[in-house]
Amino acid sequence: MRGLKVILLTLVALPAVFAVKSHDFKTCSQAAFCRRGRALATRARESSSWTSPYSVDPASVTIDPTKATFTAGVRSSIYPEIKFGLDVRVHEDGVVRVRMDEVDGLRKRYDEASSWALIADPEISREIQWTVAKDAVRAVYGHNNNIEVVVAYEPLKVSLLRNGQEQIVLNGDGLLHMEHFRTKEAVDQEKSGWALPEAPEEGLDLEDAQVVMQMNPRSWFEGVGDDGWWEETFGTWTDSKPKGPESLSIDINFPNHGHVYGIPQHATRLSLPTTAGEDAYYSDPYRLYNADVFEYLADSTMSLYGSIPVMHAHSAESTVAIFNAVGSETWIDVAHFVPKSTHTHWISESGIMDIFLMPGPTPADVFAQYARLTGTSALPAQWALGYHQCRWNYISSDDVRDVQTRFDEEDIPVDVFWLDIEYAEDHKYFIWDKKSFPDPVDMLHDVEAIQRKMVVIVDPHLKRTDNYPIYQQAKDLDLLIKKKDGQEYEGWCWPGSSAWVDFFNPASWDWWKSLFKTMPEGDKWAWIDSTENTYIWNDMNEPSIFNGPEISMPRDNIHYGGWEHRDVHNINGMLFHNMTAQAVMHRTDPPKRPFVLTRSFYAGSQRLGAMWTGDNLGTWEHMAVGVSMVLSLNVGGFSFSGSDVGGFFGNPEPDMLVRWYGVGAFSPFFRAHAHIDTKRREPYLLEEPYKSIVRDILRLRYSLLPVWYTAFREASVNGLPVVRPHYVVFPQDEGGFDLDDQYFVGGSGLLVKPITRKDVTETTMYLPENEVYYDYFTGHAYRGAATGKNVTVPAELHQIPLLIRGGSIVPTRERPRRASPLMKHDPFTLRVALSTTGTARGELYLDEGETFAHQAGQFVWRAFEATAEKGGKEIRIRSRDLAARNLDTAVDGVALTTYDARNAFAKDVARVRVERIVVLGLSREPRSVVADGKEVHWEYKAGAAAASKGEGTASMLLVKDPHASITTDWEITIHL
Ligand code: NBV
Repeated sequence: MRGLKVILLTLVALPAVFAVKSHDFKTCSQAAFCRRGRALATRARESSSWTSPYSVDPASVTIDPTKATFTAGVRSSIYPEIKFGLDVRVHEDGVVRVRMDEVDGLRKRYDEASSWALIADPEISREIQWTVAKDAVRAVYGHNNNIEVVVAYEPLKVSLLRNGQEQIVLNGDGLLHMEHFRTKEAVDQEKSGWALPEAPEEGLDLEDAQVVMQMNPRSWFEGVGDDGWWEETFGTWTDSKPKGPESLSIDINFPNHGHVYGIPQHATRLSLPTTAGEDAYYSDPYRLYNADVFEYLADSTMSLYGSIPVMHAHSAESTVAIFNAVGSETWIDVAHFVPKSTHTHWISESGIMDIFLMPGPTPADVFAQYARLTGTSALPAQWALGYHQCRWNYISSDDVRDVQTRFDEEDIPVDVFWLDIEYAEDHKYFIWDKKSFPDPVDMLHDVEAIQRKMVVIVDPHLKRTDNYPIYQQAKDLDLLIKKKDGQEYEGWCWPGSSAWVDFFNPASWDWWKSLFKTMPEGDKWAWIDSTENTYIWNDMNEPSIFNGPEISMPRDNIHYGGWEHRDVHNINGMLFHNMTAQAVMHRTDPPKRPFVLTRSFYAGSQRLGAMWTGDNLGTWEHMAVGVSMVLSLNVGGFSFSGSDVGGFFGNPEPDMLVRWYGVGAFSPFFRAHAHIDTKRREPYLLEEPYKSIVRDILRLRYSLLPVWYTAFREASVNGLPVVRPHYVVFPQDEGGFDLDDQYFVGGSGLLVKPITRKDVTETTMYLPENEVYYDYFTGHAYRGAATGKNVTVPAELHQIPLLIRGGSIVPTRERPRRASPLMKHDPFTLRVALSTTGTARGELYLDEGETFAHQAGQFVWRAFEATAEKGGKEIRIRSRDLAARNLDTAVDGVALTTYDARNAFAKDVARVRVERIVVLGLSREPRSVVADGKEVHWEYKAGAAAASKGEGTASMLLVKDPHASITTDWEITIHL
């Protein structure tokens, strides 16, 4: 009775709009293969004598000396007649790839996930020597031969060791199970020979294992019965499973690594809470099954829109990672059965085993190793890092013009205006609704007049109607996804009856690309009602289907090559995004950097554009979890990410909206968006003081664009994330391993903690080292400690806790402009935040921002350095060229052979100067400041005495116009 009351009260208290429809989505116990996988793990844990039935057949071990690849046959003692093949290879950079597939099976397992995720076939190390022993094969490599891969035969176990200690272990818990293909008839026939008792619901009691084994030697391992092997229902849906069971279970353990991160996208902490074991935080495993989860929970293991099966494991001594290249639905249990070690269990519905073990040993190494596999984030167009204004929907061309005017009247910067689905006539994307948008090209030109851009939505569902040329062409060219009976699949989405292009079919690629051309070629359809500055938003590409199972596509639908949708579900959205990005890139000659926002994604999507975290709610919890999700996406290699500023659902109070802008301004992707039923909330509509605070936050974002762009360039070269959690920057500092509400922006030394709670006036920030950190706005100095220290920082509504790490030089552009391209020739300010030893360093990368001219060497890449000289009597600040010294890492993926510091772009910005240098933390007032042999103008404000040792206002030297160009070498000397 009491329980009922509580439920009723909660129902009344919750706004009707904020309630996830959990019943639309499966829990593990509602997905047969997950249920089977977890039951296997339970049987294993409860048995003291559990051993994996899988073993390597020693007679089959083959080593290809040229390729350093080791292959072997694997058998399972419970199905001795079934053959599996194992292939283990070590890449040039030490990454180990472990593949296992069924050999000569009834069917072929899907083995192409990696081909969509990887940028190329990885180079295999030529130096590896496999040593074959009686019970194992091993290879030793790495610096000082400190890495070892061991493949133990019986039971099969693959371990990666560093300095003799296991770091990653596959099948150490014996949970490997590749369900081989079988027919129902054969199983039924075999079963008729068993004298089995009725299977209890939760499987057999393990005490009876011996008895059961005598009756059916397989059931101790596979469980009794054929739970969901041939068909499965969920709600009103039946999945026909014509191929029968084919799931894959594997345990991946990280001994001595107490934290795991990654496997986005989940609304949870960055350091992943446990899902198994006695004090599991969650009861369900993390799920990876791209899904449109309406009003998702802010703290849950439920699937969201995209999946990156990459996990980092971390301790103060080591970072390692794995990438599990599987495209089907996957569930992952996380447990700490042994303190400070992490056990994980991966259960996938179909596909081969294809796992990459990344040996680290540092976070930076792991990022580089993963980037060599799946590529880095593409360097975005610079304008894409500005502020994006979106809403479902700006309802007409005049509405768009009006919004733009209002921004300009209020001097609020913005780079991009967005149009959601209502621009399209009957939701037939590409086709403007001419009643409300009678003059699309004129409207686009109005927006482009000051180099702003528009982004327009193109969803993957095509309205099935004769008068929609895109659908008709896709149908005529036979490009549409089919049902299991081979007929065109029809589902329900925004336009009503809809069909979906099968982007796995190569014939769809050129066709899709051709649609975005702005000028017709021959009699081909072209998007003449668009411009070369119209960029694209791909939504609903999980795919989201209103009347489909779990709001998506039936798993037994058929894609190109005969693969079932279940095999490729998590990759599907990436292919649509990929083709759209290519279309946008190639509609001009020479190509321009594309901008395409996607909702669904997979490993490798980082190469294609940006993503956002989907339909969040206007709650503080959602605001906070948006921050940790963006960090987790960055761990998964997808830097260009952000959440809807303001919250998609709901009407945020002004203070919440202000805080949300603080979060957005420090997200790699910064876009405000709102549901169609919400009140308008563009920043110019706010009352004072909120409007001015938001204007200031936007101006702050724009002033820091050089920092963001430099961080993006670095990410595009070496895979380091644009926003960096503490464990990435301070891998040995245990105090930071669980932090996910403060983080660093690239390598700039900026440490930020956006406020995500109501009524906050101050907050604590964690300083991980014995170094000074300066308040970005006031220069107030805080001192950390080698053991880590919390300091209290002001955080009133108009304040964003933002610190500069001592030892950093931060380049900014501080002239307010209406849009970022207008800043091209603006001067720079350098904030030199001296370390406790009087030194500092920073970088700046600049290029034209829209084309690929940077790949031909048209860019400027500078280092700024401050050093203490003459026993501390002088501080010298220098600018020097980095490009010529670092040709191999100068541009994204394209090696330069030479670099000309006087390239066309550098010439264009040669007159851009440093207009101001602010030096924080000088120990005393300078005697003089000299640039180019001449005394320059400066002002000095002494700091509080305490600032040099602990906390207090730091001294501030302001050097005005130090005769320093942004493109050339210079030196400024501060005589103390
Ligand atoms: O296209 C309408 C919305 C869009 O505004 C939102 O950003 C997407 O995540 N879309 C989802 C479809 C339906 C939302 C209820």
